[in-house]
Amino acid sequence: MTEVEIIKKRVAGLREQINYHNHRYHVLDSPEISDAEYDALLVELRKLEEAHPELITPDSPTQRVGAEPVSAFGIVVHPRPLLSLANAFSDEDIDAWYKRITGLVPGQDFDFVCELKIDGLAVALTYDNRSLVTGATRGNGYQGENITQNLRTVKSIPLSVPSTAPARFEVRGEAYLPRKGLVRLNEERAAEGQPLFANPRNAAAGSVRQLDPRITARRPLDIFIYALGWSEGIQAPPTHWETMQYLRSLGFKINPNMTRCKNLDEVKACCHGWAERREELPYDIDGLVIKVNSIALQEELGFVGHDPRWAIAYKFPAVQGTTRLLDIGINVGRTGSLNPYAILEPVNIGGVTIERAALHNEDDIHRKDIRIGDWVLVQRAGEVIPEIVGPVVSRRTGGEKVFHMPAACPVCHAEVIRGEGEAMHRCANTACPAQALESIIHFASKGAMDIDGVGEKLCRSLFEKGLIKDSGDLYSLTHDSLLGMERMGEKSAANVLASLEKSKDRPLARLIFAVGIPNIGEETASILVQHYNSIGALSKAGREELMGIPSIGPKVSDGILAFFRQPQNTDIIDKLSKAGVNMQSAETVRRDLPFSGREFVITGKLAASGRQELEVKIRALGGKAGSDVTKKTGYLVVGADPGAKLARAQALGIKILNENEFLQMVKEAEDRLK
Ligand code: 0OW
Repeated sequence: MTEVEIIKKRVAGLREQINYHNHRYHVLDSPEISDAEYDALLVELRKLEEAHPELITPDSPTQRVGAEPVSAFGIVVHPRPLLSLANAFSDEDIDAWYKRITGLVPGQDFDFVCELKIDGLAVALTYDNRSLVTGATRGNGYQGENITQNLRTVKSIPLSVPSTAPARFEVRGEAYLPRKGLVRLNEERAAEGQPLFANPRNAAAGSVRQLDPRITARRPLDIFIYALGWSEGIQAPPTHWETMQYLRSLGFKINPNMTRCKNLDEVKACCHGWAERREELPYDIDGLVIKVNSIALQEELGFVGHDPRWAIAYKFPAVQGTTRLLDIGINVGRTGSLNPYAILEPVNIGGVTIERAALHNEDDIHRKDIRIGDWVLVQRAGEVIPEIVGPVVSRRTGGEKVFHMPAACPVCHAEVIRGEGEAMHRCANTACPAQALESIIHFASKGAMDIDGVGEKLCRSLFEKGLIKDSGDLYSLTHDSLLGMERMGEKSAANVLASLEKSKDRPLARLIFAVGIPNIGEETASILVQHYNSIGALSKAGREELMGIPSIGPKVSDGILAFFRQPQNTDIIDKLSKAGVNMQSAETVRRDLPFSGREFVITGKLAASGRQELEVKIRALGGKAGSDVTKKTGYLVVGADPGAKLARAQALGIKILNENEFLQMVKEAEDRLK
């Protein structure tokens, strides 16, 4: 054999050994060699690959980590949707489910598989020609995010499978963080002053959706595969149980606590058994998944909506406890919402000490009549943040205090507003430190000003270095100030400045959405620009006028008024304007309203209505209310004692309407909109 052939043989042998021992350690939890012996194999393989890069293959164990961070995840379309599950909360619910499915396929004998319902993040892994090619989140079931580089860092996910695997196939599983991993991770985050993960599910989601795979690689993520998705080139086994044994034989990590149940009594016993033993597990489960075992029966039962008829999630009942509500704290969220939370006398509920609980908003607190100082009933359902069910009224002493939201933001002391019909109170100051950074990230984001290269990381670094304190400051960044940022070279600094320049010409609707007026999304912004052709015009709009626009209600109107009342916000608008950001809209006409494309001018004294009121009606119907007669004027509405506009309109052949004719025209147009 030549030297290269000897090396190739050694490399192949090393890969086989490393994959074998990796599988024993991370999938079977039963290593045969020490960590040091394992590392020595990996070091030898790395050295050989460095000397002979042409031998490197994507599924080599050395290729698990190392991809550069992405700016955003690509989208993966799932060839077969990843389904969700209907829930059962009691034995009766399980009976009802059983009755439904046996009613659909009478005379069949059912057996079941009960699996622990891992509380993590559902993912799909695609293998082609024995190599892992794609890893994606479940997303909405039809499309997910491409997180391949992150999932490759999860050591219990095989990068390649044996030749007994189908030519191309997909498996589904739940990526999760073991409880111990969450504790360690939160200790690190606490040390870095970062927000803690409330539960392992959030931590798993946050870890697999990291833009930088090297960070994901540091997280002790794990996975349990729970289903074969689509497959080509094999005849899948006839039962779910056998399918899972087959997947195990391919090297996938299957949860060892799967149980075959011959009937419903065994299913219920399994569910109750695990409800008692769940705390023994090193990971969180929020119930069990009960599946019909026969694949043929699964196919016959099919789906209803997104959910398979042949599976159901049995969710564990919540556990409760009582304790004192010491106080109600306020967190100012990243969109400026004031989020109340309960500060509790520490209490042990279901084996976990609880000191905080969720309170959604002021209405929620008043509806449950929860008062500061109350004894309260606290409920923990699964691992999510506990909730307060209500007060223990019998233990009231009369010293309890009714809670009210503060009038001033606890962080920046600006006005706290609550749009009519809106559940949340919010700080009206988009430059509030609690929301300033998020406002800047939102401003530069894809759906807003879409500033290429200015993403969350750069905004955060610029904000933390004090180079920007609001979105207006983005346009005062210089080449030098950018060069000071990490991983920012000459070229990327120039690109960022070019992107900023380009973003100045975004349509007005994007700017209205970008500045973060409360409750204004992209859709509402595009409606507003049909009625206001500049930010300036919008900032002068009155409440009635805004409310006169179809689909603009009190919540949006109050948000707009409060936004422009805040000097911090108008200062930002001024900065943007001075920087040359487009504040106008090219064409504000909407084609599909009765008065779209038509301009009206009103002259003289009106008997039945106010001029402003009529102008609001004109705008609400898609028209423009002009102040002077020009060639573009479509109609002149004439009241008593009209001025020179009448003669000009007659000279231009413009249609003249008296007040009643115009009001009739408006009525007909409004009727058409109904
Ligand atoms: N979380 C789990 C789990 C499981 C799928 C197949 C048919 C519909 C659900 O442990 N053991 N088995 C399934 O089976 N799904 C699970 O989790 C689902 C994924 C999406 C919603 C649930 O988290």
